[in-house]
This record gives sequence, C-alpha cells and structure tokens, in this order.
Amino acid sequence: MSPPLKSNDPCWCGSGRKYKRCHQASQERVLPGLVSPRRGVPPAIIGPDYAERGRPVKVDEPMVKSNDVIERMRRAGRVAADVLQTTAGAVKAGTTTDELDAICHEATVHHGAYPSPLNYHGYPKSLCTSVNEVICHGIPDSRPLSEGDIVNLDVTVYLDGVHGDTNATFGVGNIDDASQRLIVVTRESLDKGIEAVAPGRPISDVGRAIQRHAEAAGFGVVRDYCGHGIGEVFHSLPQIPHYYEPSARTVMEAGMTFTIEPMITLGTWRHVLWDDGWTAVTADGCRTAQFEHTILVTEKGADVLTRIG
Ligand code: EYF
Ligand code: CO
Ligand code: CO
Repeated sequence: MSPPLKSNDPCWCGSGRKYKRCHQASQERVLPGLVSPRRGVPPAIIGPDYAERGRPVKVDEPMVKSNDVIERMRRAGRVAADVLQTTAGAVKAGTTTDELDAICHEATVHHGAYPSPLNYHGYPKSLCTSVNEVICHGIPDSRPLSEGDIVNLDVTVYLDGVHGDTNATFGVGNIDDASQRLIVVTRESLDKGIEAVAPGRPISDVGRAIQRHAEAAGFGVVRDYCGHGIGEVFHSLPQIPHYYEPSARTVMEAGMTFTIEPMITLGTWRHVLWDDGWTAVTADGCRTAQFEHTILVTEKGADVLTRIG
C-alpha cells in the first residue's frame, strides 16, 4: 500500500504521477464536521468482546460455519437489511449524517442487537456514512447532506453472537448522470461477484468478475479494502479482493460465509486517509460508490443473507 497521504489538493497518488482534480468530481470536497458524543447501548443488549475496550479478543474462527452459526447469521443478516432500509428512509437534503447514525443506532437496539461498528478498534459511531469521494469508513458528523450528493450507508449488527454486514449507496435528490451510472454499475458489479460464488471455485473468481464489469464501464476498482469472512467475528478469513488477485487461491466450500463489498470509482482506485485516521477518500477526489452483502456459500451457489424481505 502507498504511504498515508493528505487529501488536500493537489495530491499525489503514490505511483509517482500527479492526479489532476477529477473532472467528474463534485465541485466541493467533503469536509469533516463535528462528531457527537458516543451513543449508549442498553445494558440488556449483549455486545461483542470489543464493545468495552475497543480491541477484539477473538480474531479468528473456522471459514466453514456450523448449522447453528448459519441459522443465527440468517437472523442477524435480516436485521441488518431491515436497519439499512430504515436508515435509508431518512436520506434527504438537510439530514446530517449524525442524524442517520442516530436512526441506525436506535433501529439496531430496537431489534435487541448491538451496532457492530461502535468501538470496533475504537471507531466512534454505529454506522459508516461515506459521501461522494469518501470510499469507506466515513464517520457520521454534523455535515448535512446536499442535493446531488451520493451517500453510502454501511450497517453491521451483532445479534445472538454473530454479525450481519450490508451496505448500499443512495442519491440525494437529483444526481448527475455520472453518479447515477456509477451507482448502477457498482450494484451490477456486486451482482456479478455474487454470481461467481460456487463451491469448488477459487475466491479469485469473485474479484475477476467484479473487475471485468467495472472496468468495462471505464471505472476503477479499489484495491486496498476487501470483503471478509464474517460470523462470530466481524472480520476474519477469507479475504475477498474485488479485483483479480491470482494469490486468492482459497477454494470456496459450502458453509463459508463472507462479505462481498466492491468499492468502484469514477477515477483512480488509489486512496488517501483523512487526518482522523479512519476516512478513506479517492486520491483524485472522484466520486465512489459501494454495495455489500453477507453471503453464505451453498451447494447451489450463493445465498444472500442480507437481502431485504
Ligand atoms: C483498524 C475500522 C478499522 N471496518 C470494516 C473499523 O467491513 C466493514 N464494512 O463493510 C467495516 C466496517 C467498519 C470497520 C466500521 C468500523 N471499522 C475502520 C477503518 C480502519 C480500521 O483500522
Ligand atoms: Co459493511
Ligand atoms: Co464489511
């Protein structure tokens, strides 16, 4: 990975080439706002091992899950999908990303679940809100959404000892054609990745399918953030690259659970981090979109655990 860079214009992508300001980027870059105090979780809700201290104790688990874990993941996946839908209902110009976090937090707790991002490695909020050129891990703050923005809402819940992780990107009011096309192609790229899931196939087939679709549309595929194994642990093996990575030779088996969460850009796939150490933005300021599902590998292919309904 290239060394951490600042997001101020002009920026260097780390490849030695200077990126000009993206001609397709929004006119103004997203700026950090104020982050509200941490929200509390009722004591009756059982959180993951990192909820108090921030550092996960259990960091690995079998890639192939037991039937008991899978049944609990089905419930967690449905709750995550429901919370995402509820939170998305509040996306409109003028709503702050902190208000979206409050809605996500309350909806999660209402289901008796713990919002998995909260205090995960010290992350301060219950939701990730990634606006325009923010690739992922945007921290909800006092910034109101503006007409024409795009925003990704990334929801993970912890219910009955397991996690369910899903996200989607939404337009705020009327968005420009490039942003609309980006959202459609990113959604399709996730679908292509899901279609490549089958027992006996290498994990590299997932990224190959995603990259082929996104690059055929002229878009970039973020390399430095991947899908991940999920279950009783938020992030475990296998790692799921969203581009063709020949070393991703692990063969998919029925009972494996992982996320697929491609981040697709209008320009470069390279990122820089904000000074907060969490927020990843495109190195050239171009917009980026993401969609995510939690997947179970079955004998027939993929079972999507975070589908709504
Ligand atoms: C240690 C975080 C840790 N990480 C990943 C922690 O899989 C996720 N979304 O689909 C995902 C969500 C969150 C997350 C929320 C908080 N974190 C973020 C950035 C860096 C980091 O380093
Ligand atoms: Co997620
Ligand atoms: Co994830």
